[in-house]
Amino acid sequence: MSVTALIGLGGNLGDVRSRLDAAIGTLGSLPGIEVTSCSRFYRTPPWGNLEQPDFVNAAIAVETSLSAHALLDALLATERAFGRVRDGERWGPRTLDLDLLAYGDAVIDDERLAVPHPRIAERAFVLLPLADIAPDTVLPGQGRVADLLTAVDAAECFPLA
Ligand code: PH2
Ligand code: MG
Ligand code: MG
Repeated sequence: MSVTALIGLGGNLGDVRSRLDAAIGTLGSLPGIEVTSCSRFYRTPPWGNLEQPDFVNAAIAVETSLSAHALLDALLATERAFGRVRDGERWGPRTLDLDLLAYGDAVIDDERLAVPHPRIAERAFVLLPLADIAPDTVLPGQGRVADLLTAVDAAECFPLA
């Protein structure tokens, strides 16, 4: 059985664009994960901690035979493979962030994983790329992606040339 999962990508240290491309290639090469669509890449102002460089953000859809938790493990392993160091600073700068945004229409909330990602509706840097690939997806508990996008301020987010 395969499930469509949505993954948010971001980073703001070094050559993020190349790293996101490479990370998408790596994810697609893993057993049980097929990348089926990819958004544009966006330059976005930092959210949360404002004293850090702009981010590059994107989103992909994958078809996966992995469980949600196995997919999470694959995302965390890929973050580490691309030099992500978790130093405990919440919302701080990072080389690569891979967030499991949605896993089919599953609702999961345990000590390791909250799906759909609980803060999608607040974040233009997530919704804008997501609307490229999944505008009509309804996120359980939050709403339809394209509708959520109209309620956030995406004025400072720009697609990369
Ligand atoms: N990620 C964060 C914190 N702030 N801001 C932007 N623009 N993009 C991000 O991906 C981002 C952020 C923590 O995951
Ligand atoms: Mg994140
Ligand atoms: Mg993350």
